[in-house]
Amino acid sequence: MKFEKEISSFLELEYGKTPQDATPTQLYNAVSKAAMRFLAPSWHKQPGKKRACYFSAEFLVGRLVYSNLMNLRLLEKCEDYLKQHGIDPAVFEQIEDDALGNGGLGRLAACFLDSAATHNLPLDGYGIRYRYGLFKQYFKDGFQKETADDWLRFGDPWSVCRPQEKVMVEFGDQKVWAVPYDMPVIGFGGKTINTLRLWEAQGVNEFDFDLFNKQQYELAVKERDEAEWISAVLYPNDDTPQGKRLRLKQQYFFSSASLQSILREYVARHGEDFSFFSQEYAIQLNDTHPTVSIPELLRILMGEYHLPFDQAFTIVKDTFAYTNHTIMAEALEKWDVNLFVSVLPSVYPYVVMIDDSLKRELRSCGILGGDQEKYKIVCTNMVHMARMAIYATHSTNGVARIHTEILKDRVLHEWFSLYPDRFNNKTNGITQRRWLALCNRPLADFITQKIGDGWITDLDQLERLRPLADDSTVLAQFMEIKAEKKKELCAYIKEQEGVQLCADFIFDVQIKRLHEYKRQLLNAFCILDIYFGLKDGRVKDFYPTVFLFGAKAAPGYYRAKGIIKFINEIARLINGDPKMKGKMQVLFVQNYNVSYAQKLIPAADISEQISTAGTEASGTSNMKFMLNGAVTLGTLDGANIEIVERAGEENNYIFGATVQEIEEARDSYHPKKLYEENPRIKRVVDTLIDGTFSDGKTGMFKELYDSLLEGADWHKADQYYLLLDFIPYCEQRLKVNRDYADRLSFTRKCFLNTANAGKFSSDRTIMEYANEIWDIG
Ligand code: GP0
Repeated sequence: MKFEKEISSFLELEYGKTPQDATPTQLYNAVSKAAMRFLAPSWHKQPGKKRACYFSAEFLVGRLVYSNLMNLRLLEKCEDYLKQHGIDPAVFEQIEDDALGNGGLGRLAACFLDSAATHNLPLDGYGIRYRYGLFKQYFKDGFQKETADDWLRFGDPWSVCRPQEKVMVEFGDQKVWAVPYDMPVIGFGGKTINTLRLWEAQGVNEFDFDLFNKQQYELAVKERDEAEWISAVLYPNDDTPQGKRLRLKQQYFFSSASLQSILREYVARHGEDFSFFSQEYAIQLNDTHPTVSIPELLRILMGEYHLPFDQAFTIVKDTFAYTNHTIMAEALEKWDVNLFVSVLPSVYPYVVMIDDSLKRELRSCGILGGDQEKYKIVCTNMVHMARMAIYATHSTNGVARIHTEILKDRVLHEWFSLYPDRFNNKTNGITQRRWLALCNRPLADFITQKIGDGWITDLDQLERLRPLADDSTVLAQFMEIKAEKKKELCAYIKEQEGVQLCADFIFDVQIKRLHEYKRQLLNAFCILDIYFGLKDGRVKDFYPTVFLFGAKAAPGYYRAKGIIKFINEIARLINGDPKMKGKMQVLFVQNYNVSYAQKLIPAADISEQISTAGTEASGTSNMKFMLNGAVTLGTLDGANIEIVERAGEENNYIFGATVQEIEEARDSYHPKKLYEENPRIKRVVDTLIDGTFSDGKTGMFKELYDSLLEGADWHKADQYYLLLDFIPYCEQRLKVNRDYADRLSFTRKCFLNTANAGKFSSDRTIMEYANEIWDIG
């Protein structure tokens, strides 16, 4: 049946509706289901090929309907169909994102799946089907409030439940079913369709009506509720794990279920001869969250299939590889041994076996006694997951060049000395299908007009734009597209936030999770400094600017929430000051997510990437902004370094201490001295305590103030060097502002950022994983 017919017939059959009187949710389900029927014949595994499996606690895929239709080449057909029935093709924007991820790590996983399918690489994702994804955020009196993300209320037309493929997962105190839901991962053009398999936890006892009596009923319900609790909710902490029992259960739940389903497939082909296993499967561990897969595979191979340790461990090492996403010490996962044993009593002995094997290996390398401490997987009553992930795999990679270098030189130096060949870099990337073709159609069309559409699957072709950088007509068109996207964003923001922004201002954007190391507070201070400068007359000829923020704070991260409140207070002050009319506006948008990013990024002139050098592993929004023609105002951190290397330092705005300079400054750093000596610093920092703003008597602002000047039990004063970088940041920000006034030369910089963004396609990244780690190229 034709795609359009299929939509109408679904509407009729399921809802008794015509397109005209269907609700957006009904239309969404009908269109999606019609597309699912369309793709079904191509959704199968190619036999006899090695597959890579991406194990990740998060997949932040974002809204799927438009991207799936685009990849199936059905988007225009669908839009025509909707228009024919008098429906706005943007109707599906009411369907919210499914947000089964926190931020960069989960979004990277989604980009990888898109890239692999597009390039016909057999890569499947394995994770958790959270009933509730990342919380939704709104502001009340400038404070963040959270509500549940009930993403299933729109239906879930892109998943297929496969109850016949369920597997049992056993904990010390509980048994549950893991039921898989498969989503098609559609490569561009629709030729290759891989699978994202997400597991849902369900109770094991079917309710037995014959035994019905009150007590049994309650027991059955309790058992079911406790099972479902495992996949109920995504932990909202980005970069900081919580050593919670339920979190460990989640990790084991999807690790064990995924391994069981892979092994079931394998055994069906080969019986119990496991000698081909690592030639047929590669498993990538997305951070340490799925690392319990390592002892679990060992447990299955040894405990259930009776392989000897050496043989099983070789299979484990050859199969698994590990990606590290952060050097923040607090993010390196450790589990209390007692907790681990009580949740996973049958897995723990295999952790000990791995640790014993490690100790033997250390001994054979002449590392003895106390020198072994920093390697031991079980050490001071903790299970160190990163250590296990490095020792029991054949590959450990960082996610940007500088990040990998820091891992090798410092954070994991002892491991690098032991296994130098295991370490490698895979600089992150983003998919240009979502982050250009879909989110910025005017720019996509413009590029296609100039160089053809090959860039959609080969982003390096953007290089062919370079010769056009000196053509002023081309630049004028480029500028016009940015202006158009700003207007669209303003209309959207007016609707969402009730705030009217000026579309002809500079758009300066910082969007990412709220974290001290990402330094949204530094951005806020700098805005205040410009504000005071404008009021005093110190800052002259300032090109009017909208300062935009988007970020969620982990609900328990008190300081991060204080920073949100602080920025909202600044926005209130500045937006309410009649003298600032036509000069500056500040806005913190609510509920920043993938779909919001798709609107903010194309409209940005300036991409704020201001983390303390050495703290942001890679960053990925930096790449999205670059691709959409914004200049980076940033530190030499993460992938910013590689971005300016490609696009030219002269086309971006770098400032601040380098990794090396920060290291050198560390011991002699006195933020209080800077504060006392520099009146500009003092003035902005004092707004935290001098009554300029109110934190609703929570004490949040004073606590932020103290964190900068006094420190706390667990850290020194100003641990992220805001005050050190403050003046260079303000100066550089004013320089961008001056440069912007020369519209043509500024647009040239933006244009050259787009033209040089080729390297940052996740197509490049995923091919590196495929060739250098998984051997599926
Ligand atoms: C890193 F360790 N990241 C973690 C984590 O727990 N969560 C997370 O999102 C991010 C990094 O902060 C990053 O720099 C990085 O690029 C991303 O992982 C993917 O590698 C944010 O962009």
